[in-house]
This record gives sequence, C-alpha cells and structure tokens, in this order.
Amino acid sequence: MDAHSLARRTLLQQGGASLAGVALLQSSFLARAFPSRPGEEVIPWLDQPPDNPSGGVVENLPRWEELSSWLTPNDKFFRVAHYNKPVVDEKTWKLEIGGLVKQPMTLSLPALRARLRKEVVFTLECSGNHGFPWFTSGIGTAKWAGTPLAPLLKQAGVAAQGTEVVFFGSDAGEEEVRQIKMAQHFARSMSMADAMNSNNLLCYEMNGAALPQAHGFPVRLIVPGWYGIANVKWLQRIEIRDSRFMGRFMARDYVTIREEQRDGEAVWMESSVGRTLLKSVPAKVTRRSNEHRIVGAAWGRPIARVEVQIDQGPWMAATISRAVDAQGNVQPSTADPRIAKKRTYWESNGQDTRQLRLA
Ligand SMILES: Nc1nc2c(c(=O)[nH]1)N[C@H]1C(S)=C(S)[C@@H](COP(=O)(O)O)O[C@H]1N2
Ligand SMILES: [Mo]
Repeated sequence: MDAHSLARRTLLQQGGASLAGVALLQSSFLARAFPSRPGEEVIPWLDQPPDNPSGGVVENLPRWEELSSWLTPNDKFFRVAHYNKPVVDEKTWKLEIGGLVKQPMTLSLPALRARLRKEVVFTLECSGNHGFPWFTSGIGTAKWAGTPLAPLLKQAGVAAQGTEVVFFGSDAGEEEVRQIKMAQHFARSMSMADAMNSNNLLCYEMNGAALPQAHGFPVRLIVPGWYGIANVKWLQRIEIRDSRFMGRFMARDYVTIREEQRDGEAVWMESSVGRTLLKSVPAKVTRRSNEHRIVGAAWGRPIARVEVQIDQGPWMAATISRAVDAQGNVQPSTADPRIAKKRTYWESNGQDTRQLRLA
C-alpha cells in the first residue's frame, strides 16, 4: 500500500460515529473519540511515551490505542493527586458551605444524594497533558452524576459582597512561600458567575459507579468546560469570599507564562489555567484487510472538523492532526507563538505528531 492509497482510505472518526455519537458531538464537553470496528487490528505507535516519572502524582495513564470506547472506563481513567490521597469515611463525611453566606450549611452524603440528580458527559483533561513527553494521555471522558451546585449556593444565600467561591479538598500538604511554612489543603476558586453555571456538579458517581476513592470519593466538583485542576476531588468545604483566592493552584502553579507581542514590544503574560482549549490527537491507526483508518479525538471547544496530515515519505508516517472549532479557530501548530512562546508546560494544546510504520 502506498501513501496515496493510505491517504485516500484514511477516514477520521466521523466515519465510525454512530448517530447517537453524532448527537453527542454537539456537546463541547465531550471528546470525539475512537469507536472500534470488528476485525480490525491496531498498529502500535512507534513513539511510545517514556515511563511516567511523576512518583505517584500522575497515575494510570492509558495508551491511546488501547481505548476503544467514547467513555473511558474508570479503570483506564488517568489520575492526578498533588498531595495525599485521602480515604474518606462516608459515614462521618460532611460538606460545609460557609463564608459570606446568610445560611451556612453542612450536608451529609445521603442529604446530597437526596437532592436533584443530574448527569453530564464531560471530557476531563489535565492542563499538564502534552506538557512532557511522558504525559500524553492525561485525559478521559466519563458520565458524571451528582447534584447541581448552583441551587445549593442559592439556598445558602450568598451575601452581596460574595464574589469568589473557593473549593477545598480534604487532601493537604506543606507549602513554603517566602519562608513561611504552612499546612495547606488543596484548593481552587472560581468567580461566582462561573460557579453558578448550571452544568457544575457536586459529583458522587462516575460512569454509573460510586465515585472511586482515587477520583475524589465521596464527592468531587465537576466543572464542564474547565481543565482538570478546577475539578476539586475529596471536596470538604466551599467558602464564599469577597477577594480573589491566590493559593498555589490558582496563582503559583497552573500559571501559564507566555511572551506576547504588543506593538513590537515583548510583554509577559501570566494567566491562571482555566477553561479548556481546542485540541485533538490521533489516537490510533487500525487496519482491516487492506484498509487503514486513523482514529482520533478532539475536544475542548465545540468541534467543527478535524484534519490530518500524512507524510509522503517511504515510511508513510501519519503525523499531525488538528482540530477546527465552531468559530473557525484552528488548533495551533507547535511553531505558533501561543505554543512556542509559552514557557510553562500547562495548556499545551499544540498539534500532536505521532509515528508509526505500515508494514
Ligand atoms: N483535591 C484535589 N483535587 C484535584 C487534584 C488534587 O491534587 N487534589 N488534582 C487536580 C488535577 S491537576 C487534575 S488533572 C484532576 C484529575 O482528576 P482525576 O484524578 O479524577 O483524573 O483532579 C484535580 N482535582
Ligand atoms: Mo492537572
């Protein structure tokens, strides 16, 4: 088979999407990914990522070509934990809602489960994904179930000056800033307007099972449309405040530092990692008799289309895929200043190159 016939026979994942899949594609929270067909063989990538050196911070990274469903099974779903991984007793667990509210609340797990239940299918990606050669599958799609956050905040009665919502996990570690040592819980915040989004869930179920311990049992925050870091696990306390929260995961780590141009002058922009960016990857190349197919995933924004570029050389290597969103924005190439002038590893949504050999 030559490169021409490969290109001709190459189909992107739209070809394999079921009608149900196509309907789901309208959602901006969902990756378009890899249905598999009977009798097809997966051609392994030559450029397998190196071993994960993170020492337990990042775990359970799947190989893209092993995934065969739109939803990522819980046992193939990546995990990130920056501190300890608390084992929480659901009998004594309580969620507090406090700070600038008229009616502070304490909720048990049965009390949360008794509230309105909502499901959302959302693709969760770590913003560090593709920031290192070993970190290329820090992403998964699940059907998350829980109770919407907004009605609870309304019930607690946010005071007029309450503008910031801080979510604390029960996991904690020691931080040192300006020679001040402090024990800190994992915490992230959002503006009140962002927190009130009706898709946000206090989530207790993942793909139909109780939220697994490693994914934040008994309750985590799920904020569709945001990078992984905003989806606080092992949730313990929600606090309404009147000023920006500047903890490690808002203002020191998960800060993207990028050089930008303003009228010929280089300026440095530092921004907190927030909403997901447009991205795609080639997930696997399959063969069924003489037909090859490149199957990929695209996510982060409503996707209009995905394009793939294949080398014309003798190795017939499939290389770059890129996504185009509904507004016509194209996933940046790695030479684009948005990627090339970025000095921290988060938010690496550049076009992804993979290598394989077709025998
Ligand atoms: N409490 C707490 N929540 C957390 C984290 C953490 O370390 N502690 N890590 C965050 C990061 S960086 C990511 S990418 C996601 C990963 O979610 P997962 O482990 O369920 O895949 O959880 C987020 N929520
Ligand atoms: Mo992350």
